[in-house]
Amino acid sequence: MGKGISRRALGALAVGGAASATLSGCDRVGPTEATIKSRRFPNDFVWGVATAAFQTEGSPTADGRGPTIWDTFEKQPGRIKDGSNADVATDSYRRYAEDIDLIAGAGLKAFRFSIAWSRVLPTGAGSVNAAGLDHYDRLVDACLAKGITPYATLFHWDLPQALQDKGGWSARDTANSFADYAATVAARLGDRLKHIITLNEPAVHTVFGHVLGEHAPGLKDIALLGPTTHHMNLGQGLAIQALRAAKGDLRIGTTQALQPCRPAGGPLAFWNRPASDGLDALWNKAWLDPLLKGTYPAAMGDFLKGHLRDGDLEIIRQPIDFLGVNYYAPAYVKLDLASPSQIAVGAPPKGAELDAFGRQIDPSGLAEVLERVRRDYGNPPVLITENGCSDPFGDGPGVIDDGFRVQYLRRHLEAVKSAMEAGSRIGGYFAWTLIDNWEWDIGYTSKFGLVAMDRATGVRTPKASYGWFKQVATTGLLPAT
Ligand code: IFM
Repeated sequence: MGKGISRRALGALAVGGAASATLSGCDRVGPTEATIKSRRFPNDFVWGVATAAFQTEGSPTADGRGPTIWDTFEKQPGRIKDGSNADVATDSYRRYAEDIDLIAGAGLKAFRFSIAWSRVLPTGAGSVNAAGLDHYDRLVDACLAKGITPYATLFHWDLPQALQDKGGWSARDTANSFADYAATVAARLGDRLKHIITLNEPAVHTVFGHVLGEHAPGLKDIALLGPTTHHMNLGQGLAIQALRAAKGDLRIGTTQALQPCRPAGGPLAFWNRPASDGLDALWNKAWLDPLLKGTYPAAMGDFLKGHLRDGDLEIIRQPIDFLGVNYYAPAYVKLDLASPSQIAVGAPPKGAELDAFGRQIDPSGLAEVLERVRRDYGNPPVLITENGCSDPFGDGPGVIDDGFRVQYLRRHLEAVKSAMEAGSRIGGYFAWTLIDNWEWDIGYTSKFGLVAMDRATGVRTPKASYGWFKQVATTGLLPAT
């Protein structure tokens, strides 16, 4: 495969998806628990929940919202596992006050939601839709009225369809449109909305949406990897500049899906190392390096040809106030000589615990990415902006007595605490997610909520994990079992 990762190789790559559950591993699982000195979190530690507009809001045409790439994708036959769409989701465009009551009821002081770009600018650029902004104005005010700090993500995968029609993130101009949108949000909400997250998990959007075709916009073209990655990075840099110009006191961060990339078969499986290093380059480093170091990893070189212009890296390397880390599971990657691409998704080690999503439950992976951020990237302030696990797949109601989720959260919070004790500057933790919602290509079959919802009535029922998280957030003390 040479020193980098070949274009052909990437065509067959799939990480983090439910499919990996079916593969068999060939190494043994190691210890995954963290050791901590104290179970007490600092008094100013931020406890919150995270959600995303497309997965929760519903009301896809209300108040002049424009169509997004996910509205298009979900209606294409075969794209969504249960054939569902997000037209209702958790109905949170209309029921947001109930959601905020639930957040306040759990004693949480922070709510990470995303703003739907096409509610603000129905075609992604040009004329602003005041009614769309009014909704987020009300949402921000409702949070503040309950003592909850709003954290708004500007892009959580729901690109306005009109921009996709002009090339989406593979077109350089989308970066400029994103900055204009950011400035519009800051101008209207920035007097009260002080915490802004630019992008959510751009690696997932790039690889799953543009290379593997499993997410919107459903493209399968390895040639899109470079331009999509670069224009999202560039758009983020331009947006941070625009936000700071609009309001000088904003706290601005980005959210990245950091994933340890491990050779399948264990560290001694050196033949799998080029594949895992290649994935690490495009999945983790292609986002962290330009932002925090002003460079791209060498393995991205070929992909970026013709897209990276003089001055771009200076725009991308903007100071941030926090790095948002989303963590779910490590990736296992292998060289596969039987496959034309020579690269394939490996499996977690034998005996590894898997959640219902097929993701390995491995809190040591969270400790590992946090150590890397501390060691290799100058130890920036960090927020854990997502972490959580799914109920068993199915069409039935959510599992109310979700002890498995309590254990998942407890063990991952131990990893967070151990990283803090080792020197990481972690200021908060947002559980994914508040209410069982629409999980992209898996539809309603996967449920990550602390709260269940009856889809027929919209009635919300807190699960055991909701009460447990409330206890942790209100006492700052992590139970030992
Ligand atoms: O639901 C998603 C979210 O939109 C992005 N991060 C992972 C979550 C669970 O898969």
